[in-house]
Amino acid sequence: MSIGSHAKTARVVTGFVLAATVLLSSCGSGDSDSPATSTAKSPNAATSAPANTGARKTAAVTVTVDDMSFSPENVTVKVGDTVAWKFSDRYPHSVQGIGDKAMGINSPIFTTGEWSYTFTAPGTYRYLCSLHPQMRGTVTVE
Ligand SMILES: [Cu+2]
Repeated sequence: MSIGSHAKTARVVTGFVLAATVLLSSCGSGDSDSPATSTAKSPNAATSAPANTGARKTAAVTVTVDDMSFSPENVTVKVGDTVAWKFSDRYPHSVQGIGDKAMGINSPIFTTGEWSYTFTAPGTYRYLCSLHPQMRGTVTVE
């Protein structure tokens, strides 16, 4: 009788220890998750840079951003083509799509350098410079 109740107690204790272990380990993985996720962002950003470099090489059209304007202002490409913008003004500029359709066109602000975007659907995409909204351009995708 006393042996039976002792075994029961031991089982309860074991169960508690197991539960505590599960709690500890899930807590531990939660802690290591956050740094792992933020570290993962750096490799991702690094991978997108070479991808952009690759896209830059195959750009169908290059638009020069200089003298407070996009040149040429209107370009026409085919579906799947990449358009590159080459920034060479002494003022900073960006490429920002106008309207829902052109929402994906959203470059950082550049003074020098290049940024490219690949158009995967036909249509007319209008864009401007977020710093100088009078600077406008259009990409027609056929
Ligand atoms: Cu600008």
